[in-house]
Amino acid sequence: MSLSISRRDLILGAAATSLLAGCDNRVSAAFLKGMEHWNERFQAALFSPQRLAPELPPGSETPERAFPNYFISDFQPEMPPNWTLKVGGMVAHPASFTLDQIQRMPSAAMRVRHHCVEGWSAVAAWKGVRVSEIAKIAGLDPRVRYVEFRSFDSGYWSSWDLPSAFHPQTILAYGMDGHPLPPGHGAPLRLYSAVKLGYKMVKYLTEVNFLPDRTGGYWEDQGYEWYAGV
Ligand SMILES: Nc1nc2c(c(=O)[nH]1)N[C@H]1C(S)=C(S)[C@@H](COP(=O)(O)O)O[C@H]1N2
Ligand SMILES: [Mo]
Repeated sequence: MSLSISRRDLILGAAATSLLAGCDNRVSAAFLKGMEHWNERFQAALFSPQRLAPELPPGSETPERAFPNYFISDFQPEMPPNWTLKVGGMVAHPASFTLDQIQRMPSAAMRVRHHCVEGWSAVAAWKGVRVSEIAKIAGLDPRVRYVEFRSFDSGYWSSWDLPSAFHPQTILAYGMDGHPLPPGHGAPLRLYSAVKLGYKMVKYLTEVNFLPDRTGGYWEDQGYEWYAGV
């Protein structure tokens, strides 16, 4: 059995665990929380920044009408006028970048499968700038351990461990399947990664904050697993 399959089984178990944690049996909720922490340490130990997720061949993209569009807002979030990406937290050079400036940074591309905790998956080719590149430009304080991503979709947000955020297949994507990121998939800029479940990949980005302490997220604060590695 390959490492990635056994790891995915763990994740499905963790997802079920998180949902069960919603019931009000305190003993079992505490037990399940403990299991999640064990599971997270186990997943983090398996994680290797060098291990790349399999990239898929050209032509394997899911037709875009079959790739679901998820947003928590009642209506498709619309890019605010004069949109910029604010980069802050414990950095030497806090800054706001226009899309044009982001597109002039060194780019990375990948064609990988997306995994939603609800059970569907789909393939697309993504293009953008690595989170590690943004960090290099910002200049991180050595105390930084986590990265928080915020959006203009009714406050949807998430936070990541630094090794996952710095994985070479973790990018801020502005391109999908050879064209600009469509509004349904998070335009103008979204987090995309081959190493996390769908809900960690914040769309409609507005802010990236490099932080010393771990924060939560929209689904994470409702009991979904925080680490959520694939
Ligand atoms: N801003 C924002 N980002 C989000 C979500 C959301 O509701 N709002 N949903 C997440 C979930 S659960 C998934 S599976 C993916 C879906 O990405 P897609 O809409 O491009 O399929 O986006 C993630 N990022
Ligand atoms: Mo999802």
